Amino acid sequence: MTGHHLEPGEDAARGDDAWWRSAVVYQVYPRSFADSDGDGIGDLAGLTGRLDHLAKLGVDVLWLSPVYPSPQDDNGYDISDYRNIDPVFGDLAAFDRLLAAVHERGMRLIMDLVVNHTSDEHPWFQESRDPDSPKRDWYWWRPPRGGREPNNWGSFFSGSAWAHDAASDAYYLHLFSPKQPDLNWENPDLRQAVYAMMRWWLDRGVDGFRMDVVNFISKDPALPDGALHGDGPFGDGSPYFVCGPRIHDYLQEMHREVTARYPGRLLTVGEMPGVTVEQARLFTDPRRAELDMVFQFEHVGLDHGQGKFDPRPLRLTDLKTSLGRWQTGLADVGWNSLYWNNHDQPRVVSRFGDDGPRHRTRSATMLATVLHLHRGTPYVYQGEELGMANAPLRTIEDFRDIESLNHYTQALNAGQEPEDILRGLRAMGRDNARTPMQWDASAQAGFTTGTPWIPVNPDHTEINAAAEYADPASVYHHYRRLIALRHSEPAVVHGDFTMLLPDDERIYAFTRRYGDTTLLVAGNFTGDIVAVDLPDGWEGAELLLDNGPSATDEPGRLTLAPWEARVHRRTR
Ligand code: ISL
Repeated sequence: MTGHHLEPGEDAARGDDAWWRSAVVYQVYPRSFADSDGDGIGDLAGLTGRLDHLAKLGVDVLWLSPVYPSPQDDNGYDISDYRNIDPVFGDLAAFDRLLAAVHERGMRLIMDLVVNHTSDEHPWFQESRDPDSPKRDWYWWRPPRGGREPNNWGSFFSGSAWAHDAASDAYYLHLFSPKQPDLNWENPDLRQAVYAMMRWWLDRGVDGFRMDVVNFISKDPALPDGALHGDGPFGDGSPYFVCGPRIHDYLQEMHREVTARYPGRLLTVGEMPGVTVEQARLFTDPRRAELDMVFQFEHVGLDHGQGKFDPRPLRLTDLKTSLGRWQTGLADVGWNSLYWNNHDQPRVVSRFGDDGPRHRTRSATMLATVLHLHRGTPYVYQGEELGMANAPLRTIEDFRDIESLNHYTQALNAGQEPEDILRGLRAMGRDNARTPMQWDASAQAGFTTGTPWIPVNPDHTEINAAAEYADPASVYHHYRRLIALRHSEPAVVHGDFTMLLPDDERIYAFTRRYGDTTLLVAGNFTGDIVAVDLPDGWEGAELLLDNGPSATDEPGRLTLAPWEARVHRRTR
């Protein structure tokens, strides 16, 4: 697959011809994908039965969100056994069948690796509750400070980042829920246990990992108080754990101990909230041998106000500035991942597009076109390829996610009005991404024969895979064409990137150039007809891809219909 002979010690997959540079990844959130046994929760057999959906779309890699045994406090991101499958999803035999079926279709499978924290029900943590246990040092246990928490850090899921354990009158650190205690990567035995577990999955045949908040694993061992912002009681600990002091050492060690043993085969992607372009260059520079790519969060924070639940409209120029800087910053070393959606983000057609009946298909396909024509590896989140929209979440009873439920309680206690809190949760809540996959127009959208763990979006009667397969103009077929274009047109994979019209608030436009080929990409981020000056030499250029009927160009102008996207090609 890498196409050339490997010198000893050389890992071709980390160079320019790495297979994942031309790949498209599809993320499956297994709880919400396909339920085979009627318990209302998606499972591995259900996913295996739907693999042709992915194969026909043309994706190269499936990223599977966590399926390990878990108390499901954070839907599987709280793992109690790293080497098994939660019975709700199946068992190891069902996993092996899934993996074989993925490989049979010429695709690869990467697992979610959640090793910033475990579940508090993991045996490691249970042992560590005993101060004399060798596992005590595998977590961040600290004595009380003045009878209270060891420092002032707040948790991502509201409240303090510390929980008290009466058994030893000590606190443990949890950046997320109290049921997700943070692992102490300072401890070499813990690190070796993680590497052994990773090799165990790779030897079973998996093709890499998506690493959950992996840039949080190195903490400043002094755990200093964080600065107080606003009027909340908690300090911001992020300077002491985001890309902390030993992060590069740990990732290089992980590469030596794990990744390097499977040359040319794997994809590793680090989820990294708060990572900067400069840090991402270090993480993804092949010569440093750390990770293949990172997920950064800048572009999905541009519509945040005081916090993520205080959204404001996106300014298109902010999006261009941000994505453009990442394109430039990782042009000569490193590599970008490209995404609008995942299981933590609201649906992009509702967020940056228009999910009303008139413009939904057009805006979903415009957004897809703009993203997929950037340089980097695109990630499609389940349902995005159908143009699935946000859920109609009305009252707090409609929410399931721990982050939303905790935020609601905390904001109520702080005196906010319920309706104000709900407005933020409806727009930004993670449950928007977690409603069941919409396979067809039947009662539960073909997701389950039982009662789904979270209601199916009522719009599934209109928006569903069966209807979209049958319609060549659907969002689904547009994603299929975009993925095929990446596989056939080297300029999409390798071309350099030049942003056009950086100050325009309506049109997102750029070129990609590779050898003699140049692509011109333009997307209209509004519901109006918009005309802009065409750069020189594009008059009459070949139309490679569009997303529906076009407005007629005036001479020397590019005129885009509402939410229109176009890709032109020129060869010289
Ligand atoms: O959505 C968020 C909360 O506002 C993000 O901060 C999110 O928690 C962050 O991107 C880390 O996400 C990952 O780790 C979490 C888990 O809840 C998310 O689902 C996962 O993607 C803890 O494991």
